[in-house]
Amino acid sequence: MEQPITLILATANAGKAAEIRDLLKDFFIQIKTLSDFGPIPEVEEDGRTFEENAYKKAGHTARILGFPALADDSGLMLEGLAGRPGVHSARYGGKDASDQTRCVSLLEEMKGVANRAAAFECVISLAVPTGAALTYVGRCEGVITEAPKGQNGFGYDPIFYYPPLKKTFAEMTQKEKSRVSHRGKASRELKSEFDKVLIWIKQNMTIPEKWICHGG
Ligand code: ITT
Repeated sequence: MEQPITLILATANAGKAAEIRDLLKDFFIQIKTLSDFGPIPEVEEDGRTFEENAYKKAGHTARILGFPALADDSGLMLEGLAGRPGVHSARYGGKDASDQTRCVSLLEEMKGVANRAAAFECVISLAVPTGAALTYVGRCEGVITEAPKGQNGFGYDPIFYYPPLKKTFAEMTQKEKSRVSHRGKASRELKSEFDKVLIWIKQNMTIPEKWICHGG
C-alpha cells in the first residue's frame, strides 16, 4: 500500500502550526512538527523579505531532517509606521516579549497616528532536502484597533480589525479567519495544486543521477 508523504511543519509557533494543519487536513500526508524530532540547529531569520525568511526556514529544516518541510514567514505592516514591524514582527517589543506585550507596545506606538491601515502578509515555502522549493503568497488588509478585542487566534489578532466582517481576527473562529486571512489565502493557493505538489515532491526528493559529477 502506498505510504503517505511526510511533511514537516517548520515552525515553533503553535498558533501557525494549528492553522496550517487544519488547512491541509484533507490530504494524504503525514504531518510532523519540529517537536517530533530532537533539537536541530536554529536558523537565523535575517532575510530582508518574508520570502527569503520562509525559504531559509523550510530549506534549512528539509536539509537537516531529510524530509520535505513547509515554513511560513509572516508579519504585520502598518501604513502609519512606514510598513513596520513587517519582517521584524516576531521580534517587535523584544525577542522574549509575549503576544500580549507586543500588541500593547504596538498600540502605544500608534497613539495619535491617524492612518491605521494595516496588512498581514504571509509567504509559505515548501522545500525538499535537495534545496528545490515552491512559494505561495497571501495578503489581508485591515485596520489597527484602539484596544485589543477578542480571545481567539494568536499574535496580533486582537488588534487587527477586518472591516468586511466587522470583527478583529481574535473575534473570529478559526474557520472564519482562514477564509479571509493572509495564511488562508496562501494555503488555498498551495491546496489548489496540492496533487501536483505531491508529484513535484517525489520528483525532487533526490538529485537526478545525470546531474551528479562522478569525476574522472
Ligand atoms: P516561526 O518562525 O517559528 O514560524 P514566528 O512566530 O517567529 O514562528 P514569524 O517569524 O513568521 O513567526 O513571525 C510572524 C510574526 O507575525 C509573529 O509575531 C506572529 O505572531 C505574527 N503573525 C503572523 N501571522 C499572524 C496571524 O495570523 N495572526 C496574528 N499574528 C500573526
